[in-house]
Amino acid sequence: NPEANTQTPHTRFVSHLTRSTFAMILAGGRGSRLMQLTDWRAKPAVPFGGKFRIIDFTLSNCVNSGIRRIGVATQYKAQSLIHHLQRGWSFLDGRFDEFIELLPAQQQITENWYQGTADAVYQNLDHLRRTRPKHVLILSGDHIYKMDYGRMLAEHASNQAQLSVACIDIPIEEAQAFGIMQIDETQRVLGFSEKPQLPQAMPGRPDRALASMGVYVFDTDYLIAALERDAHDPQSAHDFGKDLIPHAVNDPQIVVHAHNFADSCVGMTAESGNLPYWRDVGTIDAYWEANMELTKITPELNLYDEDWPIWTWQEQLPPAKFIFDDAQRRGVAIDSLISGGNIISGATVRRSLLFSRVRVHSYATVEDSVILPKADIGRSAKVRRAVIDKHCRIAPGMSIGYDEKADRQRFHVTDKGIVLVTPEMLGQNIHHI
Ligand code: ADQ
Ligand code: ADP
Repeated sequence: NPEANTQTPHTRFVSHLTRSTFAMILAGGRGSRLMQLTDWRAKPAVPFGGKFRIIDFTLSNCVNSGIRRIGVATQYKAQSLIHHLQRGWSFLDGRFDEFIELLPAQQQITENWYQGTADAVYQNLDHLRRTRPKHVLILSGDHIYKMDYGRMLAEHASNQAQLSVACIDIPIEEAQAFGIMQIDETQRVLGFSEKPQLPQAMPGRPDRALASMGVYVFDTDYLIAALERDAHDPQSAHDFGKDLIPHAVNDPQIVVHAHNFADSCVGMTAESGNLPYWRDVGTIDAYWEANMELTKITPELNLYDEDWPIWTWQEQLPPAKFIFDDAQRRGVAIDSLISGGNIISGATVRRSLLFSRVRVHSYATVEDSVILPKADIGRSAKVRRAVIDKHCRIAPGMSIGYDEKADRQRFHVTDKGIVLVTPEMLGQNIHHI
């Protein structure tokens, strides 16, 4: 098969298979378990890792894999996401037939907004018919991971599958939140149940289950036929996980192949026990933990890998500045990620991520925290184990993360005791900032 360009596992997989593929990124979900962090922005637009937005990981995976024809289906609170894509990703502007197309739910076909995830693709079918790619890669804009989609496409082609589903093995206790699959020894998918009450374990491994990552490769002809059928099914929720994938698996005519993420994960390291890195930062606890992990000496997710760069948009800002204040107190940050435009003056920052344009004033301490852009930590304030949203002004002397009872009265405190602070909770009117 001339298309299944074989290369050693360490080189990047780019071929005309990837070049001709159209990627559809589903970015319309709210991510309501992120609480007030997604009151004003969709989950894919939530800042992550000191300077990125969550969707930058999926988009960078596409570009690094050589897939540069991309549609992004938006819906919930899309303004911040669209703004980010326009500023950061518009270099894919149609030259060389490489593009990023924003596909807001706009009642093109029916009078409805996007219903399930399959409907978000169905409502943009004319786009697919026009560009006529051989394969369509369906992705979600919600996860943090590095993956060479080219390897999955090559496997899909060499198995002559109509549909491939990327999978990862996970602890069985977590399996109720995923699509769980059963496969045979050739990696053909035999069974699929979306978010099962009683998830089936992997053979011989009672503590693990095989989960769908919600990453699918479809032959375009099959996808179009499946979406047409589904659109006319009154029983359907028009969702990939609930409807299209189980339907394909139950159809003996259709070859559904399971692609093992470990074969296409980029940058697996000894630190991770050679387990592939894939995080759904869907809750405040998971979000905080994934960010905190980046402050370790050797994190599982390497943001400094020049072979698989993560691209983003960020304002051009002056360098971060650390100063002795007038009382000769040193401004320091240790085991931390500090972005541009920050000023840390006579304050101490430990194990934290500071996004751009943050100010930390004299005598303040920030520990084990994620501080989103433009936050201001007042003189002598103490912040610990917290997520501080964009624009928050923490008043001088205020303490967050030290008294759980007091924190619960004003802020959102998670099960793990992480405090989420947003401008509303501080009584700030965002429009007056
Ligand atoms: P979930 O993540 O629960 O399960 P869903 O909530 O449908 O699936 O979200 C998938 C993606 O689509 C997200 O990126 C979301 O933002 C986006 N999205 C949701 N509704 C949308 C809409 N109407 N329009 C546009 N975009 C939308 C899925 C699969 C499981 C699998 C997990 C892996 O159904 O089988 O195990 O993903 O995380
Ligand atoms: P961006 O990153 O694009 O600057 P944000 O992620 O901060 O934007 O917010 C997205 C949009 O929601 C912006 O248009 C902003 O004005 C609006 N917004 C954010 N927070 C609030 C709020 N607390 N009240 C009203 N509007 C808000």
